Parts: sequence; C-alpha cells; structure tokens
Amino acid sequence: MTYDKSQQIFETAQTLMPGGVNSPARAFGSVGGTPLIIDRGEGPYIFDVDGNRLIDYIQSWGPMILGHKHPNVMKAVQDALEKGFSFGAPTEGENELATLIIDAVESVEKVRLVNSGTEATMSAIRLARGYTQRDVIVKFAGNYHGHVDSLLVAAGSSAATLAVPNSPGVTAGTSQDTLILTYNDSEGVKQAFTEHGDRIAGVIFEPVVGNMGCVIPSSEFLQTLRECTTASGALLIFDEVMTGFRVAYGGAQSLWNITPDLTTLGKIVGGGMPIGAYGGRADIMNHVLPAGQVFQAGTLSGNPIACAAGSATLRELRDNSPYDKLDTLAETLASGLASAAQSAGQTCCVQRVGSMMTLFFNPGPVNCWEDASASDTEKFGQYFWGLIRKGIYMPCSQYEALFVSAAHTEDDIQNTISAAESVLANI
Ligand code: KE4
Repeated sequence: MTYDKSQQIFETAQTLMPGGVNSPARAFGSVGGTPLIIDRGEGPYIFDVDGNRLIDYIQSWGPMILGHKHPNVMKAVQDALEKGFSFGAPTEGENELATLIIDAVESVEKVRLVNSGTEATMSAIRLARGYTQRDVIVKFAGNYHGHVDSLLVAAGSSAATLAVPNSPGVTAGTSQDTLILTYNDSEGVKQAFTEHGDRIAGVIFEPVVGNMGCVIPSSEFLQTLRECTTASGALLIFDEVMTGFRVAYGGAQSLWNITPDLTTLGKIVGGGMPIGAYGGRADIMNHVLPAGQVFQAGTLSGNPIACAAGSATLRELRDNSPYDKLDTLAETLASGLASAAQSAGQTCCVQRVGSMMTLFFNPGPVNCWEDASASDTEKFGQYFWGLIRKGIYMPCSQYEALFVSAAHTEDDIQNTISAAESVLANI
C-alpha cells in the first residue's frame, strides 16, 4: 500500500485549511501520520486516492449505517435533485422526515430540523433555559455535544483527543453556567441537585457515550437522572446525535426505557447529508419561534436534498430492519477483537451497544472519563496504523466508537478479526 497521493493532497490542504482539515476529528492528531484522502465509498468500503480499499468502521462518524451509496438513498437524492437544491421555503419533504422521526422516537411529539448535531444541542439547551427560565446546564466529563461554547468544557471526541477539552475562546462567562459531573456517578448527580437544583435548566448527556470511546450508563445512573430532573423541574436531554437510529430504531431511550423531555439527533437522520434535529414534548417545543419566543433559525434547515437522503435512510431502517443483523455482526467483531487482544497478551477491554463499540487499551471497565483517559493511546496509535496497512479503517482515536453497517459482511468481520490478531500480536 502506498499513500503518496494522500501525502501530496494533504500537504496542499494544510496550506489552505487549519490543520488541513474541516474537522479536527479526521486529522489523525492522536495516532500521528497523514490522514488518508478518500476518493469514494461503496457499501462497507472506502477507497483512498491511491486506490487502497479499506473496510470502513468510521462511516462518516456514524451516518452511513446502510453503508455507502445505498441504492434507495441514491435514487431518493437523485430524484430530489431534479427539482432543484433549496428554496428557503417550506417543502413537503420536511413533513415526511419529521413524521418519520416522530413515529420512531416515542418521546418526540414535535421536532425542529437543523443542519448539524451542534445546532441541535445548542438549540436544545437554549430551549431548556428559555422554557425553565433557569441558567445552569449539567453535562458530563468526556461527553461531546458538538462545538457549542457552553458545552465545550470537559468535552470528549476530538476535544479530548487533541487535549483541548476546555477550548480557548470559551469565556468564563459562558462556561460559568455549565456544571460538569462524572458520568455514571449517581451520588454526584444527587449532590448537584441538592445544591443547585432550583438553578438547573437541564441535563444533557450521551445515553450511550461514543465520545470517550463507548461507555455504557448504569440503570441506576439513568434512573437518578430522570428522578432528579423531574423532582427539580429541570429538563432531561438525551443527546442521541450518535445513538439515534444507531443502537435501535427508537434510539437509546427505547433500550433504556427512559423518557427524556428533549432529544437531539443528527448523523443517521441525514443519511450522510448535513442534518440535525431536536424534538420532544409538544408543550416544550411550542416555545420555539415562531410558535413561541425561543429564537432559532437556519437558512438551509430542512434542505430538500438532505431531507430526501434522511427520509430514504429512515424508511430503509424502518421497513427492512437491519438491527438483528447489525447486532450479530457487531457481537462477532467485539468478541473477536477481545480474544485477539487476550491471545496477544494486550491489556484491553471491548465495550459495545448494538453496532457501536470501542476496543480500549485499558483493563476496564471504563465507566467515566477518568477511566477512559487512563487508556494507552500510544498503543492505540500502533493498533490503528497496523490495521490501516491491512486495509481496515478504524476510528483514528481511542476516544471514539467504531460502527458496523448493514453493508458489512461476515467475511469483512472475519477479515478484520484476522488482521487484528496479527496487529495486536506485533505491537
Ligand atoms: P456535529 O455538529 O458534528 O454534526 O454533531 C456534534 C455531536 C453532537 N453530539 C454527539 C453525541 C456527537 O457525537 C456529535 C459529533 N460526533 C463527532 C464524532 N464523535 C463528530 C466527528 C467530528 O467532529 O468530525
């Protein structure tokens, strides 16, 4: 495998864009080396500009649950393109996507479509503050909710990967109303509500964490969040940008049987096109302008091409549910990676929910950021590049989740396990 063209193109990119990328998560910051420049995708594969084919476990960081270029999604987008790109006016396609989301996510009675997960979470916390007339938002160390100023404190994903969990440029005034707690620490949540309950507008968290690696909430933690928010009048916000339609058609909330007040979505709901969404109880959502007074707007919100991609993706997931297949393939991969690590004498643990998982270079269990940040990221980098050289494209950070798609085959999974056995035995 050569990467000459990627090198050349990335060198030029670095003269044009900060760090040569339009999002730091793809900069290979913690694994080193030059990012592969991707030319195209096909099913479970991506092809870089040097013609290398890789089995893709990033899948655009989650959206491509059906794999790349699913024929039904391609057709829906091509049909939509024939009508034009964007009108800045209501279109019927927005009704279709909104209906699919409301029908799928039980707690969502009304939804607003936006352009990214960040816009969704930014809007949801503004709505929580506007609805409750309170200021404080609770978040958890290692959780990432996009680059919203007030949530860029103790953030996960590329903020953690590149060691800027508290970004410069976020003022003390902005972050003073953000309370950081420890994930899975029920006592800490109760304590915070005892001390600040009447000031807390909302709690936002990842109901399965992907952004410090895959971390699973305890049922006690989930119950405590619901009980404390209900008792204090604060809103419980499930950030399902990653888990929505990923871990189940109804999202993580359908697995955990917890009803949030607001839910944020992104990634899969756009089928790979730029879409985010926030929704929840109608009595709360009706506070959003123009129904209510909480401002939020967007030139391309509900874009017809993006809605076509999102609706085609959700229809496919609804009508040809891949979730049993995803679970079987993902379980095979998870146990294969775990036994490969064990046979190689590596200190690892694998944590999985549905088709998202993480191999931690860590004895485990990993229940919070303090646990995750003790992982051996040096070893992870060697593992990552060893797999790249064998045609396997894993997330380029210990603090991310990998994703299995409905396009992956048993052979892809077995090839990945064999590659991991060889790599883990030699790092
Ligand atoms: P976007 O603004 O990147 O569409 O969504 C932000 C976001 C919000 N909430 C959760 C739970 C998320 O995982 C994300 C974005 N996830 C990262 C990957 N872990 C996006 C990758 C990137 O930043 O390039």
